[in-house]
Amino acid sequence: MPTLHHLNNSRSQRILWLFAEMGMDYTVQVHYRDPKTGLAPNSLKAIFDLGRSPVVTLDDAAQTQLGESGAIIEYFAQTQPQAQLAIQPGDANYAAYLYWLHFAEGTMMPPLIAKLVLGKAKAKKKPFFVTAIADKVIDAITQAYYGPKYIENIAHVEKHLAQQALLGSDFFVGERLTAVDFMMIFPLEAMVAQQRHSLPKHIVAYVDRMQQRPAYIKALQSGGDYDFGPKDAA
Ligand SMILES: N[C@@H](CCC(=O)N[C@@H](CS)C(=O)NCC(=O)O)C(=O)O
Repeated sequence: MPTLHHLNNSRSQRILWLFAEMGMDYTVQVHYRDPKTGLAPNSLKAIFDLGRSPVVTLDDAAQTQLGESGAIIEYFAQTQPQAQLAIQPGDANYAAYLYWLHFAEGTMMPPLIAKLVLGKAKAKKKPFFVTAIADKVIDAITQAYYGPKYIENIAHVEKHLAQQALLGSDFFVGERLTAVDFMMIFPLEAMVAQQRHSLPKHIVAYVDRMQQRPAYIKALQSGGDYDFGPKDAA
């Protein structure tokens, strides 16, 4: 059976939810972030060069260590067709499926991470003669690029989810749960956890809906504390 190397408060929550929805038998090894740096511990580097999570040790002959949440989700969606989480070529939603599957890490995550890292850099204690200049540089980077991109992404996702709502769908693509939902939940729930009241309604409703699924709640219980989960669950 596969082993998930799970890092607390991370994208590997996607895989816990995926496995719970699939009713997959798996083992989980939990690794905890360094409380000071927030980085993954060395125990994860011993598993996988980059020391990042998620990584899944597959139960294939080579015991492949598969990284990248998108690759892991696609792997299981394709190799476990009975779970019906993939959309295949020929389906009217195939192009949209591929687009949103790649959008999650390719376009949605970078401004979110930049916002987090630049926010930390700004909050870090610096010598007084550096603070004003450093903060101005950080603000300039945010205003020139990541800030506007972050806002555009929110509007883009909200418009799409509003269209899905008009079609009567609860899900990101088509009319059923797909691999895309596991990819998109992470950036969206991270945003909802931080700024629920300033986000548009379809994004908030989507996150609430996914977080109420029994498999999502089961996944929370197997992974331990998760800052971006629903506040009253787990
Ligand atoms: N694109 C990768 C990103 C993996 C990644 O950066 N994971 C973060 C957690 S969300 C991590 O392991 N951070 C700890 C570190 O870099 O030390 C994926 O989707 O799996």
